[in-house]
Amino acid sequence: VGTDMDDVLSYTKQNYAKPNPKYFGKAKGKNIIIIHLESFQQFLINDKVNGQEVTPFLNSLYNDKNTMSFDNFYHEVGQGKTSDAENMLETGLFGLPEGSLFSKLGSDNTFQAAPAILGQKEGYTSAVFHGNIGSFWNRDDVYKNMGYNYFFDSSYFNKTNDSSLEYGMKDKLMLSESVKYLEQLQQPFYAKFITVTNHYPFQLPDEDNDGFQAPNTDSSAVNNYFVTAHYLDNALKEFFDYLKASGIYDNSMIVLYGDHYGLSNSQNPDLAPLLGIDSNDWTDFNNSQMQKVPFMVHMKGLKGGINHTYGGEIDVLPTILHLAGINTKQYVQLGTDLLSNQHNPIVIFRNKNFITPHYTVLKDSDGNPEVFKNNTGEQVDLDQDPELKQKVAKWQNYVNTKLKLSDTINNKNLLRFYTPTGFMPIDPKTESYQNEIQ
Ligand code: GP9
Ligand code: MN
Repeated sequence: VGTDMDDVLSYTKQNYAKPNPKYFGKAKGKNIIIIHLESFQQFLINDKVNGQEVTPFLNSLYNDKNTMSFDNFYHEVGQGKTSDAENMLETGLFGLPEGSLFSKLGSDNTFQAAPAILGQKEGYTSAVFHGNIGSFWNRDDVYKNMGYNYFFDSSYFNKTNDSSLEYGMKDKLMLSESVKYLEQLQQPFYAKFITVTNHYPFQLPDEDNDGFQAPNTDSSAVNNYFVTAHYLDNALKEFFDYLKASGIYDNSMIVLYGDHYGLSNSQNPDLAPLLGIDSNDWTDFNNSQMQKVPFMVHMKGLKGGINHTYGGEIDVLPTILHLAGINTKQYVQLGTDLLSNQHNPIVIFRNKNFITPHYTVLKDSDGNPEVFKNNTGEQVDLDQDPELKQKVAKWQNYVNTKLKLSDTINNKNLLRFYTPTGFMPIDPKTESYQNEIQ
């Protein structure tokens, strides 16, 4: 172990948050189903347009007594968008400051990722389902190196002329076509479903819309976003119906998350009136609030509720592993279990902005911190509050250190020099899929 790795290990040891005994192992031996909600933002939950719920199924799931739902959970992606979200969720490390880690480093780096850990520790079979070509974001290589046993990309699904849109197969078709493969997977399985239909420019053919009425703002992206989000919601309802009918539901923990924003800061002023805010009053603080995405953990028998803990995508891996009854102490993961009493609630954005449970800290164009109160959105004058100014500097230092450490681990491919006890390293040169089942 070289000096760099020693630094990493002393950091992760100190950063470690021990599992909450109330939740540790609650999902032990259950299938784990991860549903990636493309471009899905938290504001859609419980939202209505023209008096109609946009996502009635997700709303019911959000409020279900068996769902742990987070309402202060943020995406933390950079330019790697979907791939950065996947990277954080599966490896517990951040994406890169520029570009996509999947594309830049995913073919050669050593990973200690969710599918390998679950496979080795608890005998999970792992699979990804995604209705786009396998080479998009270099997934073909990356998933192998993460230890996935199977990758079902668009070539595994029956396609017709109108079954795909710009980013791949329509979600309803992808999810229903996946069933025949899912049913053959050895249980317990860790299966990830990546939806695509709710992706910019959010164009859905009329025949796929069940009559949902789009809002009527000046931005067609804003208007269409609600229609594709509604479609995704419908697709999920059908998929849950299937999971229940097949009995898989009873033995599964289902995790849903939004990967990143769908509407960008430039589109938000057009969205503002739909959220009851005058476009002229829209601020950078409002933009930062729009980075909230859903994170829900649903399982029969789980004691759920709306959890107000602050966290983000980097925190998902230790949360899931602890629920699955796997200790994470030895792993190099930079987030902390959202359910742990020792969870660190500072949400780190890839551009070094951050959010604490009380403050949102953004940089102005000169790089100086602009601090907002989370409960009112009001800006704080740091010169009037030297104590807070000092705290902000301390938090910023913590944020910078963590991101830098993540970049060092990734850019220097440090995990090849460290193997947790009992973990079998994955050699990116020799790994292959087992897609022999048809
Ligand atoms: C592509 C899909 C979209 O396969 O996952 O990626 P994004 O553009 O959101 O990063
Ligand atoms: Mn995406």
